[in-house]
Amino acid sequence: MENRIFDLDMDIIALKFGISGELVSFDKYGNGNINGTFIVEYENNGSTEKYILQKINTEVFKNPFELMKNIVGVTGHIRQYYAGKGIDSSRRTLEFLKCDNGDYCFIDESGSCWRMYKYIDKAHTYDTIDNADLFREAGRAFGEFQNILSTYDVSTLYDTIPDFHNTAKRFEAFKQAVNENAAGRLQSVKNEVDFVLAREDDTYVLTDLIAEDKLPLRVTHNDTKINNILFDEKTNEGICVIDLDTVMTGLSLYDFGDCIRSGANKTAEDDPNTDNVGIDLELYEAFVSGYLSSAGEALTDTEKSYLPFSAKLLTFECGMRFLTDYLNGDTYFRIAYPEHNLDRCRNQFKLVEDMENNMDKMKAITNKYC
Ligand code: ADP
Ligand code: GN1
Ligand code: MG
Repeated sequence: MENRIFDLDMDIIALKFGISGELVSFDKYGNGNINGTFIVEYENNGSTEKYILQKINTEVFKNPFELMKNIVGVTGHIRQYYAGKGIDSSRRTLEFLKCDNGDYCFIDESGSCWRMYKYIDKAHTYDTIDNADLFREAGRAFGEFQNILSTYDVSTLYDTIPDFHNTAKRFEAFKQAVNENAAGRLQSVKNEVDFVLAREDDTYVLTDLIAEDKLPLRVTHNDTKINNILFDEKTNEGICVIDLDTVMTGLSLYDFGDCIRSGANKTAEDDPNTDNVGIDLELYEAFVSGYLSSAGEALTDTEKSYLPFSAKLLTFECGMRFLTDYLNGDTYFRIAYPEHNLDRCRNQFKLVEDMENNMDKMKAITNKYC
């Protein structure tokens, strides 16, 4: 077996992270859009240990050492929380390996940044979900994650991507991409551009509420895509929230909204057939009930009242980001084919429209649980 991933010699990885044993296998893993993820297996005295090896995308995350400090702090806090309750935390939060440099990541000779953590066995992620019980669990688990971190000192967290969910600034970046038309694609996306421009007012709603001190800043995950939660294979419990790179100060609404965006769509976020796209109200209800069962008590009335809007806004924001990236020539999100970002954008905008048409129903469902 050729022991290399990109330019990285896997023997060096083992040394760096203090892993003893023989490398048995490694392979690409998961469907993330940002980092490079690999599953790696070592054998030691007859037993095998699996790890996730990740190449951190340092174009997106400019300071991986600060990012890892956030993650190590947050996972330590979660570990302590479960220990205090007498619950085994080994499958409930990520456990990163320390490098020989004393940090939790290192830069290789070609400038790539790597980290390694324990693989959580007998658990799944889902890119799409059509089972209300599972989605209720996702809501409960993301709500619990937020609750556990409500006692974490916000001031110690670095902003790994400043203004990540500042939709107003995302709108500015979108307009800049339109003006620059770097990839020469503007003509082909006139309808999508008009779709965004018609919704400019939405982009200021949450930023205005923050400026008026009407929404509390919390420690939030900020990337609560449905495939960022591990479900136990046997019990279907949402056991572990993963992909912690964007854990920063944020709004509860970002986490609620983004999981609805990614999980309550009737199809995958990049399904090119927009006839398949729509908000599944049964899934929406399941998530609301799960999320409010664990996070609800801490939420203010204003937060609760903006939950349905946040689902629409986070979907709109994501669609606008896909469109911006398409206009810029696909420099941010990983794509599998040239029109991938455009398909994603059209899919998200169709979902926004469907949420607009169903907003009264979404509000009524939410109110049932508030
Ligand atoms: P990205 O930032 O690229 O989305 P993730 O951290 O979400 O990367 O990891 C990609 C995928 O790898 C996840 O969706 C999940 O399927 C899998 N994965 C990540 N961490 C673990 C883990 N500790 N145990 C098992 N699977 C994992
Ligand atoms: C990215 O890394 P991943 O695939 O979990 C992105 C999210 C988007 C999502 C859309 C750091 O998430 O913000 O909502 O793609 N993460 C980052 O699929 O930009
Ligand atoms: Mg992910």
